[in-house]
Amino acid sequence: LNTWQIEETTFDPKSLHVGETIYTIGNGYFGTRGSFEEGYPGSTEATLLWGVFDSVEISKEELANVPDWLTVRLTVNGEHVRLDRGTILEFRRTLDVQRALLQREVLWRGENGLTLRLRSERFASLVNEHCGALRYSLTVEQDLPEAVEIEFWATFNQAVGNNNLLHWEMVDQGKEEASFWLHSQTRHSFVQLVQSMRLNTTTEGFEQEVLDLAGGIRLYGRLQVGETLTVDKLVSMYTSLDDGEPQANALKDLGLERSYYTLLGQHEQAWQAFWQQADILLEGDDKSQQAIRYNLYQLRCNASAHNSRASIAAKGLTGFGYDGHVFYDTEIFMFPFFLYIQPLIARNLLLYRYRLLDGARKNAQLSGHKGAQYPWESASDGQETTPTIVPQQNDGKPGLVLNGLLEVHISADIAFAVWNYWQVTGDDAFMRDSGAEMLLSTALYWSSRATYNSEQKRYEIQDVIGPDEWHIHVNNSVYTNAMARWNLQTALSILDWLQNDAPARREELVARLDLNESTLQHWQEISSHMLILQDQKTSLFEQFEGFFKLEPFDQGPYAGRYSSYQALLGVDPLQTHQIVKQADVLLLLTLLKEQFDLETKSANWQYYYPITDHDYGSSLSSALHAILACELSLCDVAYDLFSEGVLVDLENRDADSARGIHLGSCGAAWQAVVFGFAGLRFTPSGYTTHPCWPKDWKRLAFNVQHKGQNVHVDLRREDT
Ligand code: IFM
Repeated sequence: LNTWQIEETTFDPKSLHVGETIYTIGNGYFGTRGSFEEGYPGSTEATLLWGVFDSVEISKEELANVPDWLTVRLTVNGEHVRLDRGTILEFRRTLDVQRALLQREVLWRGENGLTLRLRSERFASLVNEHCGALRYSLTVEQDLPEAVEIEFWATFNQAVGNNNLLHWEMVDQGKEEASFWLHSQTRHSFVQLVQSMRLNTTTEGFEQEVLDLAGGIRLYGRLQVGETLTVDKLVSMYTSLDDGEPQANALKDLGLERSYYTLLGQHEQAWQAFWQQADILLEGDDKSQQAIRYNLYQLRCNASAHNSRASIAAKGLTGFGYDGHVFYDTEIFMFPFFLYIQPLIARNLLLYRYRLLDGARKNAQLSGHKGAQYPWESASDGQETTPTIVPQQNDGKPGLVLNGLLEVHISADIAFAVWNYWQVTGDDAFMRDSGAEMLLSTALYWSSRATYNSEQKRYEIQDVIGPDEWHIHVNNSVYTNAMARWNLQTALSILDWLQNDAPARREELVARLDLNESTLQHWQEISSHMLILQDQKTSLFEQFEGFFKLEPFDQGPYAGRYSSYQALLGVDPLQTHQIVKQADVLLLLTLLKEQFDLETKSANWQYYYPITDHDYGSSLSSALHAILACELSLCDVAYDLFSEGVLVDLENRDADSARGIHLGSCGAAWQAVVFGFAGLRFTPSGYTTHPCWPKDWKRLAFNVQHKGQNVHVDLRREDT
């Protein structure tokens, strides 16, 4: 098994959309699904750009699929070459994640008997993020008396949408020397996009024509049997959200004397540098080795190294699932990878949230609260974009979605990422200029969201949805209350730090956010008396008020199912049962790990692990559970959970990979290896590891960045 490559050697049209997701390429500025250059009926070709949204009904905004830059139309002796026509004699598709290069080779026989070998390769340049490059070649593999006639037309396909919705309208198109350009704009948000292209070929006897009216570049000529025509399509894309003028930028990029080879060489070097830092060496289990590399590849493809205009959507730039919206998947599941591997990207992800503080303040105001309430689903302006109504999974009837109103723990999750960023990087300037304001504003929100129960003399948080989204309108979710308390305590401690290190900034923030002494005392009060439901005898946390009184749920009759319990039974029956969608109490024990002893962790594991839907609940959950399993020395259980997460897309285990990559799961898989199997922890005097070895693993080696230093961890199993 080549652990750097994902490969398939047959093409099954039934897996068309899953394949498109798996073979996505990207560089953080854009992501392009693995559709075929020649087109295929029913395909969902998509290129999504970082932070380029357009308005839609119900979910308000979505990443707007731009005209497809891959498109190639080809005829040979007048016959249209496309994989749904003729016969595929051989097929091989390879994604080399080390070089971030997608290659496909097909031996194809047309209906008139002509046999062609078609090769293509493409990449999204990691050096010039606006550039996509495609090399397409064809060889006539047949004994024919004469040369064949080739027509090759390369264009931007404008007939692409998000499912059925077209977001772009053409503004203009034209040619500039050997380049063709297309200017489009989104129909509602009026983002301007210019895409330009150039074709290069070294094959003799072919002529080129730039078609400024019909659109694209035409290449035509005759090819001798056994000869190969190779065409490079170089593309550049700029929008009005970038600095400078899009058209000038897009044409300038192609005007530079760049060849496919030069671009590819630079691109490979940039990926090599990434892998030097990010690779995980996992000896003894090639399947996991390959899968973890694929997961890290996807994380890098979906994060911009240079821009905090946006953040990573649940499906990144790989598909239409969740409309390109950003969830807590980013801060809790993906963020640690960037924090320890590429802290500048981690910083950008937080700056996105910082820029949208005003949106979060408006959300808080709308719900009658103070401070900043981050949206459950976030897009371009920080306001809530969660759809309020969607078809229900079990019967397709419209169902209310309350997560935007009630899944408020996200504000503390973002605060948690801010704090961790500071702890791991020591970036005081960030904390002073941006982080502190986020911590204080979210704390202010919690202080107005918590209510005082004067009979019980405690603070409570009513009517929320915790990470286990199958229970709605719950009171005193342990996860939410404990994270809110943590947020308040941390905000108080950051004020102390500001007092010493940046008194002027403290003064300014205290005045602007109106944090007088009584407010701060109130925060202290809430932290000291926040209700955290726990049975002192058993150490068990009660997920929310009344959870222990719900009916037990018998999973036995559902063995062999292919979907989640909610999809099978509907929303209501689960409300009254003890069945958990995804890590909730156990997520809390994983995040605030220092606050809980091993006995508490073990007791809660034994209670919650068996009543969680590990198969079809949430893809976020499996690999993350593995961290706690490792801490409890349940290495084989941890391995199964890790495998579930790290293979969720490669094996389409949730049967929904067509909608895009589960990037939260990719991030959780990295965490499972580093914090789980290696057991890495930083202490004031250095770091410790506490390995938990799955059956076949023999060595685990990786790098992390800590306070500007590279730390290389290399663990070998003693008994090998
Ligand atoms: O954030 C998750 C949530 O926890 C479960 N449903 C899908 C969301 C996006 O991945």
